[in-house]
Amino acid sequence: MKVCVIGLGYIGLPTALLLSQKNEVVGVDIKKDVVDCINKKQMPFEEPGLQEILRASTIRASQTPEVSDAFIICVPTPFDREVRMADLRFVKSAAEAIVPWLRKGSLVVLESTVSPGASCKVLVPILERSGLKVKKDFYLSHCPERAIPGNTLHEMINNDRIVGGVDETSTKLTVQLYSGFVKGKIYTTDITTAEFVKLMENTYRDINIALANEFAIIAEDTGIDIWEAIALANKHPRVNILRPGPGVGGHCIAVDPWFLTENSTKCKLINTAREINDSMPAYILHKVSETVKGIPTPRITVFGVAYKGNVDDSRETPALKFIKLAEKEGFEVRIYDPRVRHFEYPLLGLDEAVKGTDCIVIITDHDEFKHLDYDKLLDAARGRNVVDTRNIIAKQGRFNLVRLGSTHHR
Ligand code: SAJ
Repeated sequence: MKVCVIGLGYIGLPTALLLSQKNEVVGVDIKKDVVDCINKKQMPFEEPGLQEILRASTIRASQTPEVSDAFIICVPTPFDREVRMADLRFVKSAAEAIVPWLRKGSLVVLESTVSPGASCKVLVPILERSGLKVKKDFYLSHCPERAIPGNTLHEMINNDRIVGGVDETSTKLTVQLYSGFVKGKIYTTDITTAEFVKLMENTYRDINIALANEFAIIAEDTGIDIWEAIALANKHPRVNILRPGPGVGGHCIAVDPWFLTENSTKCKLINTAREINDSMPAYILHKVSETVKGIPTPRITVFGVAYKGNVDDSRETPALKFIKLAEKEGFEVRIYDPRVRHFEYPLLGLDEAVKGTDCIVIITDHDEFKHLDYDKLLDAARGRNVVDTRNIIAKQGRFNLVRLGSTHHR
């Protein structure tokens, strides 16, 4: 089977690589540097295990699609902040790029996250410009991606999947295609339910993180340690409280809840959870301000701008909001992240970032931050303070450790 995967990012590239083990695969991306990188067998981003598969893969990358039996669309669906709606411009342009190459019997699968109903409303009219009719001449389904960055390969192979086709043939063809590499179960439904399920999954996680964050704030007011309290509550067989933190980042959880609510005026809980998570950078800044109180122009060092630990991705990172707010407050901000390569602000080496600082603020839970000798590191600093928003370090010596969700200074 010949498969064309449109969009070679964090989801498209691993999907294309896994499919290339049993199919002829053409990977398509509008970015020339990404295409060149892949044709030279180099990964354009870091993700465990993928470089080895790419090296052995027969994949070809190109900036243009080709006639294929199946097309898989894995492009980003950014968030339009002004209208709080999904911005489907990349999904539309991917569909437009497919039109000249669509043939009778072709299958189109959308993996990108979209608002309920969008696959039929947006994709079908574009694809039918080919002169072919959906269900009669070509097939269409939604198979939302479910893999978590940092563990993409394992999850892409082992997680259960949802496939929703516009008709039975579309669903059947999609299941056949994905069965080639998915070891988890593949559940089938209609196309709009599949879209809805994906959004519910990420909204569920967002709300649960918001709950953990609210618990952390209440714990501070109550004078108890949230981390101990959560560990104890999670001993209950039906309780699994998530981890509080500096806010929710990434291209999915921080935006997908809005895709679900965009056509409704009746939502309360989902909106409130978003507000709580979005307010966490300001809450952390308040804690940092308290820690460096009295210093005229405090210097702080942000540890980590990736949106979460052990990834090199800084999209929608809560670190950006924190840094902007801190600068507005008159803080001098320095930044260190051992994994992120491109960011809106300059990234410094560890020693340079810490030298003369009043406070280290751990925003991201990278493994590298867990094993540093903070006591020694702070010898080059001006103040001996660490604000840990993720509860990843233990006190090792003569410094003031302030943790989110706890007023217990150690
Ligand atoms: N976070 C917390 N506390 C937690 C867990 C996460 O503050 O207890 C923060 C993280 O630091 C990060 C954000 O939430 O800033 C999101 O991280 P994440 O690891 O929860 O999720 P993502 O965005 O990397 O991936 C999610 C996953 N969805 C679910 O777990 C329901 C993944 O399976 C999806 O494929 C992905 O979104 C997506 O692309 O939709």
